[in-house]
Amino acid sequence: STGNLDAANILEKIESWVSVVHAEPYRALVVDDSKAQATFTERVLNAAGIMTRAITDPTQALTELLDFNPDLIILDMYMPECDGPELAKVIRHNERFVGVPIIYLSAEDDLDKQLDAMSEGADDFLMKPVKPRHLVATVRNRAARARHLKTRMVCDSLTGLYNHTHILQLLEDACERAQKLRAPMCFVMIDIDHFKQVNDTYGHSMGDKVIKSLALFLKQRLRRSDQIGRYGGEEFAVILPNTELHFAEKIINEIRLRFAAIRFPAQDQELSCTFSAGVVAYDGTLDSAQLADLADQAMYKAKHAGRNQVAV
Ligand code: GH3
Ligand code: MG
Ligand code: MG
Ligand code: MG
Repeated sequence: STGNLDAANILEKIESWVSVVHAEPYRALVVDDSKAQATFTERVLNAAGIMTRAITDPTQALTELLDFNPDLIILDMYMPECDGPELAKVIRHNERFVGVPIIYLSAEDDLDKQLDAMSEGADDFLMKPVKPRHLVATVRNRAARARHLKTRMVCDSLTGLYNHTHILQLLEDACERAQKLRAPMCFVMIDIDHFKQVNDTYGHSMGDKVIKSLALFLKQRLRRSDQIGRYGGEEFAVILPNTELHFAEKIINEIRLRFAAIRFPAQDQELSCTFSAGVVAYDGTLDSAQLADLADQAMYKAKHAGRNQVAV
């Protein structure tokens, strides 16, 4: 019956959702000028399996946000350096942290003042002293939903890879990090060869299968620290941190050969696909847009040289 179908559908959705949100423990950033309160909150959350970092200096909050990448923030209302609402305003001003829930944890019991504080973009208000179970439940629920939405925002739905916007954002971060640490880093553009023909000959859904399988292949073959995005339709982008050019070229070339060897069952025959790739190294001065342009140029060089090859 359709009732069963719906149930199966829902179960499948829940399963994929659970696997996404439980892949890694939730992370909470606690900002409270009282060391005792900060430590208490940190202990309660850590005991519940929520990875927690507590800071007493609110001026460090942005740095910690970038570094710790929390799923949510627990904020004190009154702090000498910069109080909660001021900090909430700064956080909300940054496009990156627009979706991060902010929960006040404060002794303030005047509802008008509580609501006033929340008007700068906070999501909830918990009164001190808070019962540990109440705190944990609030943090868990907020973090789960926030992570789910974030995943949707940064990922491509067909492949599960990072989407165009996010991989470029990550490239910007990677350039900054490489410059700061004086570490090598490479960026790769990949484009499937004659992909129109795949669609035209075998249909669009077969084309989708090829795209998905290349995505999976890249995930399996690359390191955990490498970042992979679907740059466009049949185009992929890869960030390889701590990697020298010759090594990046070697890795991508190996992947190219193995991918080209795959035989996809298509109708009553077999189909194989190749890709062309451009690899460039960050030189310590380029910005991310320039690096992306160079990778694109290298990729076109590979196309013009006959496809199914890697150019640097
Ligand atoms: P080249 O070797 O020069 O890259 O040839 P190409 O045919 O791959 O190049 P082109 O960029 O002209 O064509 C890419 C095609 O990819 C066009 C479009 O129909 C198809 N495409 C883009 N996105 C998707 C998608 O999500 N699914 C499928 N099945 N096809 C897609
Ligand atoms: Mg305080
Ligand atoms: Mg293309
Ligand atoms: Mg193509």
